Parts: sequence; C-alpha cells; structure tokens
Amino acid sequence: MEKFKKPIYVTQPFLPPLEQFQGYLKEIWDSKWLTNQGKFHQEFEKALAEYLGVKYISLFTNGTLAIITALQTLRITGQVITTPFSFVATTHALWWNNIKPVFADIEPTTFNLDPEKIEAAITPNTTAILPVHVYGNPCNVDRIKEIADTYGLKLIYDACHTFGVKINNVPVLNFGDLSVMSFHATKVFTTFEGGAIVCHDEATKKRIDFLKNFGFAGEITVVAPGINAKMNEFQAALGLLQLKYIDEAIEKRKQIAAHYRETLMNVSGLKYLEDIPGVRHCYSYFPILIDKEKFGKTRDEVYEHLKRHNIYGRRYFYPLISQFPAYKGLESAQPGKMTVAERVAEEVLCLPIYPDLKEQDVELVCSLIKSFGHQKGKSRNEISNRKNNTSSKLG
Ligand code: T4K
Repeated sequence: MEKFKKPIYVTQPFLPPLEQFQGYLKEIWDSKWLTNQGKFHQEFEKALAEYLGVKYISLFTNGTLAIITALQTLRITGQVITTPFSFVATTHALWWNNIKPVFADIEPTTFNLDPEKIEAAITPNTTAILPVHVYGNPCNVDRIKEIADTYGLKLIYDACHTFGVKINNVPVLNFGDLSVMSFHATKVFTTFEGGAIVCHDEATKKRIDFLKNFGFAGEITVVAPGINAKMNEFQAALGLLQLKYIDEAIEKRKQIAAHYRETLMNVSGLKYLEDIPGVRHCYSYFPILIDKEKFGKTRDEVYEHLKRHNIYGRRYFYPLISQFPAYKGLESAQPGKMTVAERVAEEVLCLPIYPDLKEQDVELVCSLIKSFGHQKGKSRNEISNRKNNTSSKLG
C-alpha cells in the first residue's frame, strides 16, 4: 500500500482561527501585561470554572507542576497508592515531593486503578491515593471515596485526560479532594502548555494560588516555599478562545471514536473500550488491545506496520511507570504483581484521534490493521450497508 504523503500522528492540537487569536495578542501587546494574574488569566479562570461546572479552579503552567503542587497543598508525605498505567508525570510528581509511590493493579475493563487492589495496598504509612482517569474514562469514584473515607486518606485525581467528563451530569472533577488537569498541546483542550487544580473551598484555592506563585501572600509576605507555576497571558488568552470551540471539538472526536468502533467491530483479537452508560466522555484517546494469538500479530508488529505507512499510533502507556529505572526497585513494582497492567501495557495501541482527522484516514488506519491480522473482520461494504440500515452513530 502506498505510504501516506503526510504523516498521521496519534493526535494534533485543535486550534481556533488564527485571526481571532490575533485580537487577543494585540491586547497583550498593548497592555504589556504578560503574566502574573493578568486580565486574561482572571477571565479564563472564571469562564473555565463555569464551563466545567466546578466552584474553584487555579490555572497552572502545566499539569506536572499542578500535580506536584496539589500534593504540597494537602501536605502529603509517606506513601501514596497510585497506578503504574499512566504517563510518567503522575509518579514523578510523588518523587519530586519525596513521597514513596506504591503501585497497585488496574481494572481490566477501564484500565483505571482497581479499588480492591488499592485497599489491599494500604499500610500505616499510606496518606493518600493518586488515581488517574485514564483515557478520560472515570475511575470507580464512589468505591474509591469509600476507601479513602474509611482509612482517612486524602484523594487526588489525576484528571489530565478528562475534559468536560461527567457522570450522570456531575462533573468528574468534583470527586476527590483535588483534581488536576493538563492543557498540553496533545490534550483535548489545549492552551499550548497548561494545567489546573480543581478544589472545593476558598481556603484551599488560596493556598494553591500562594504555592504556585513562590508562596507569596502579599508583596512582602511569603507563607510557604512555593514554586513558579503560573499560567501566562498567552496561554490564558488561547484558553478563553478555545472554550468557544470545545464542544464542537469533542463532538468530532465522538464521531471518530464511533467510526473506529464500527469499522473494527468483530475483528478477532482486537478489543476497544465502549462508552460507559451515563457518562459524557471526551474521547481523548482511542486505545485498542491486540491479542497476538487471536489477531495473528503482536501489538509492536501492528505499531511498526502503521509506522511504515506514515501512521504514528502510540503505545500509551508502555512501559509501565513501575518498569522505569527510578521505580523498578520498589517492592510494589516487581514483575508479576500487577498482572492486568502488565498485559494491557503489552497489548495497547492508541490510534490517531483528533477533531480534524478525516473519515477516510480512519478507514485507512482500520483497513491497514485489518488486512495485517489473519482475520479481516467486517468489510467496508458490510459497514456501509449497516450504516444505511441503522441510524448512523456518525450523524
Ligand atoms: N498526567 C497524565 C495522565 C498525563 O497524560 C500527562 C501528560 C501529565 C500528567 C502531565 O501533564 P503536562 O505536564 O504534560 O501538562 C505527551 C505529552 O507531552 C504529555 O502532556 C501527555 N501527558 C502524554 C500522554 O503525551 P509525548 O512525549 O508522547 O508527546 P509527543 O511530543 O511525542 O507528542 C505526541 C504526538 O502529538 C506527536 O507525535 C505529534 C503530536 N503533536 C505534539 C505536539 C507537542 C502535535 O501535533 N503538536 C504538538 O505541539 O507526551
């Protein structure tokens, strides 16, 4: 098959019309106010809280500094239970706070921390739980809250994949003591780089705001050894503008996910996640699991095959964080302890998904995958017949 002329990456940022951003740039230029709680920072913070349906939010320069600061905010020490199946930044944030990560296994259905494994990992030194809503799919928030309450543990969610996600109309960000977001270029909602912490009371927001600004509580008052993690005016201006387009962007992602699901349906050896009833998803990633026996090829073979055709899927999250040199010596990281996470990390491949991805590109990715395995699954004709006969999910 002919190699695509233009590479297709796992993601591509969704950007508003440049002319519209230029208006914001002009204002920044004229005011000469570039950062430190500027006009756009204040406006964006307010508008974002409203959009997300949360009471208090503090903007950050990126998600990693936001997780580090979230742990500082609650003065977390000792041991924290977390998932090995995430981007390294989740665990690195613990390391930067001199906290010992304790890894627990994930659920086979959502790839999120398994509540029962959390409970089994609790020791007298455990102070908090740091789960991740992986790929934007909500954790079992009720059961995890029950465990945190029972054992008196703090609960910080890494919600870096979750933008606008709701469970039965309740924002997922409202669960836990704090939730941390990322607005990196590869995320559903981007401010170039960026992040935020969501909290539930004014006093906590105040502490977060001090900590992200070197600990300053006034011109000459420093209340804590804070860091510099402030979002600047360029990021905030882009955020303000992005809010106008985000619903449209998520809707397009939803259509792409539906298209993948229809086209890859019934391919032996391939699995994908379904939407969870009652959940408003944001479709940040489209992971598939490849069972090498049933599919006839390994995940890495499929990954390389797509690469040869200029399609760059990603093996998020392989290797597991627990397999990196900084963490692999930990007792909880030993091979064989997290069998679900180990299997998922070997089988997962995230396929390209972003609002501007074309229908024919989705078809091509799928047909390259299907023709590579030893079972072809449904043909395109079968699929288009199905689309004509049923109400299409693509609308
Ligand atoms: N917690 C979780 C669960 C996270 O996933 C992340 C970040 C964090 C915490 C930390 O949040 P931040 O501090 O980053 O705000 C990317 C991102 O850098 C990282 O933000 C993200 N998770 C992670 C899952 O993915 P890489 O190294 O895979 O990105 P990169 O540069 O290879 O980009 C992937 C593809 O995206 C490229 O092949 C092309 C496309 N791309 C990328 C960039 C940067 C673009 O089209 N435009 C761009 O500007 O880590």
